[in-house]
Parts: sequence; structure tokens; C-alpha cells
Amino acid sequence: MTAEAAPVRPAPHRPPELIERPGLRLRLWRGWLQEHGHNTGALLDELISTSHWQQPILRLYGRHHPTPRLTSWMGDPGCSYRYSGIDHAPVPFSGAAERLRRDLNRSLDGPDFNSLLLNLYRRGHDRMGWHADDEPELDPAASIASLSLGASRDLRFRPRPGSPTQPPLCLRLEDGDLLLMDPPSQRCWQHGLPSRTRVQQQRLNLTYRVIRAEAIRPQPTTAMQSISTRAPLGRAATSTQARAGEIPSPNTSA
Ligand SMILES: O=C(O)CCC(=O)C(=O)O
Repeated sequence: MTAEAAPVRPAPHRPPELIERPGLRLRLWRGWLQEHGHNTGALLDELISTSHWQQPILRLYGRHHPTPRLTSWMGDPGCSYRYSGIDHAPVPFSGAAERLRRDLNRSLDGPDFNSLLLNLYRRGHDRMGWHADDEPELDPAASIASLSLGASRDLRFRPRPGSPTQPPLCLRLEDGDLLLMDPPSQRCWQHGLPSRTRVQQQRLNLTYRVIRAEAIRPQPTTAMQSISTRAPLGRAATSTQARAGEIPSPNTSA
């Protein structure tokens, strides 16, 4: 008689660490991926090798600056997303990204995510400037789910200009953590991932998102998309918009 593999069940729902400030609501589950049966090292390798990486070029003051990280945008058909001044048409979810989406959709109390931004920080120099994920195509009523893999890095939060002054806060995100950013966090606060030059290991971050139904549009594959999806690290687009702090200002030598 052969032994049958025990069915994999989602781990029991464990209450998150709750971080709340006026206008900010974060829910953090430490080690969520491990708890849900994932080998984070294998997952990191699979996600890196099966994603179509891009490094958009930001053009400012007549100079070209590669975005200080690699990115990939996946989604259901028609879930395009414009960020950092560039339109990103979705590549279909990879196998690992789809499995994670199913795990999240099953174990959270909504929403059903239809898109995913992957950010690969190759080492501590890579970073993300201050911004809020409040682009018009994103559903403002839906939480954003952020999964971290690899090196530990700091994610910082500060009130948006015009919001009441409050002290900033900093979360150290570690391998396997799940962070939910609930509304109205994006409307009232910004977040950013500063460089940490001593960090030598890579970190991968996945943010699952919801594109509003009204913003989903059929989009034929263009020549530029097919180039960028075939070429790893393809620099397929140029933008003049940068996230604060991502590129040196003309008055600094940084
Ligand atoms: O890497 C992170 O943890 C932050 C990612 C992020 O801010 C974003 O995708 O908008």
C-alpha cells in the first residue's frame, strides 16, 4: 500500500501585529510564507528566474538614470498600470506568483487580487523613493498585500504632504513577512525603501494589488511589450517622472 501525501492546508488564521496611526493601518504577519508551507529560498529563486525583469530609464535634466531596482508587472488580461510615468502592460502571472495569489485570496478576508508588482533589490544600493500607491487605476478601497523574500530591509512611512504632522515610522521587513496596507493608508501616508549599502544579499518584494474594474481594458501586445517580456533586464521605456529620492538632484553630487 502506498502512503498518500497529506493535503496541504492553509495555516490557521493567526492575528496580525496591528500598526495604526491616524490615516494609517498596517497588518503584519511575521513569517507568513513559512507558516503557509513555503520554502522561501526556493520561492525566491523560482520567482526571479520566471519573471520578466525591466529596468526603466528615468530621464531628468537631460540625463538618463536607470531605476534603482528591477521591476516586473504581472496581471490578469487588461490590468495595465502606469507608475513612475510609464505604462506597464501585464505579463501573465507566473506559476509561483499565481500560487501565492491563491494563498492570499484564500486566507485573507479579501480582496481578490488581479495584479502584482515585483521589485527586485539586487543588493543594498537598490531602493525605492517616497511614494504612495494611489494611481487612478488602483482600487482605493482595496488593501495592498506585500510579501518579502530574501534580505531584511527597512520600509519607512511618513505622512503625505498636507496630512497632519506625525512622527515617521520604520518597519524592518524580513524573509517571509506579509504586510497588508489597508485604506486609507495610501491617501494619507507615503512609504519608501531607503538604500542600506552594507546589505549584500538580494531582496524580492511582491505587492499584490487590485486594478478597478472600470480601468481594465483590452490591450493588444505591442512590439515594445514583446521585446521587454523576452529580454531579461530589458530597458523598454523611458520616463521623466521619478519617485522622490530615486535619482540625484542636479544640485547634488550623489
Ligand atoms: O519593497 C518594498 O517593500 C516596497 C515596495 C513598494 O513600495 C511598492 O511596490 O510600491
